[in-house]
Amino acid sequence: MQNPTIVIGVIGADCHAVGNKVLDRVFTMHNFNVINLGVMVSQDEYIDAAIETGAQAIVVSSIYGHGEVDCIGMRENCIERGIGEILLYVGGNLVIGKHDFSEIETKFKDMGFNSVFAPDSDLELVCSLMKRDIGCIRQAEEVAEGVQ
Ligand code: B12
Repeated sequence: MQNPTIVIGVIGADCHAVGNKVLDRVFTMHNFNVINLGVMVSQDEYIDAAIETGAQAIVVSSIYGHGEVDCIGMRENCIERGIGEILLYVGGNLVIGKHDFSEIETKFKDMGFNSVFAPDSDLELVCSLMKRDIGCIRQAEEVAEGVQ
């Protein structure tokens, strides 16, 4: 079974670069094939990279507090471009100011993200969760292929 491919990057006009490097390192160490677009990434750039590489997931970071605005329409954009089923994850300092994380989570899930992560998330657990999700999707695809 091939290592899962994931596209990562920091969305919008956000130039915070350090967390992105940390995520790249951790995900690579956990045997993900990481396509790292770096900072200041547009929705279309993530989607282009996901289509080009056949990625199973897009992992969006937002650190500067404008994540909500930058992420609006991401799922719809994926659907329009033909990758509507791709796993979408988002994490970081997603909004400005102090908010209950459950509110933030609900907001981003309503936008179509599969999982939403706080900045202090345990990255080992995040890797396990992403592997589990990708495994489920691969299994469902195998079943669908078997039926045809
Ligand atoms: C260094 C820094 C800068 C540098 C960035 C240099 C660079 N190129 O990297 C400079 C000076 C340029 C900068 C600018 C700004 N910054 Co600044 N910056 C910081 C600072 C001090 C450290 C950031 C950092 O490197 N952290 C270390 C890394 C390892 O942590 P991280 O980035 O959070 O990433 C981790 C997690 O978030 C998480 N994570 C991230 N994405 C994802 C995704 C998933 C799926 C998962 C699971 C986890 C995850 O995992 C990462 C690795 O552990 C923080 C304060 C702080 N202590 O965090 C403020 C901070 C991020 N900055 C802030 C702000 C407001 C700004 C500016 C808007 C300020 C201004 N008015 O100009 C600008 C924005 C510029 C821009 N266009 O992006 C705010 C953001 C507030 C918010 N979101 O509510 C912070 C929190 C400071 C504060 N307390 O107010 N900044």
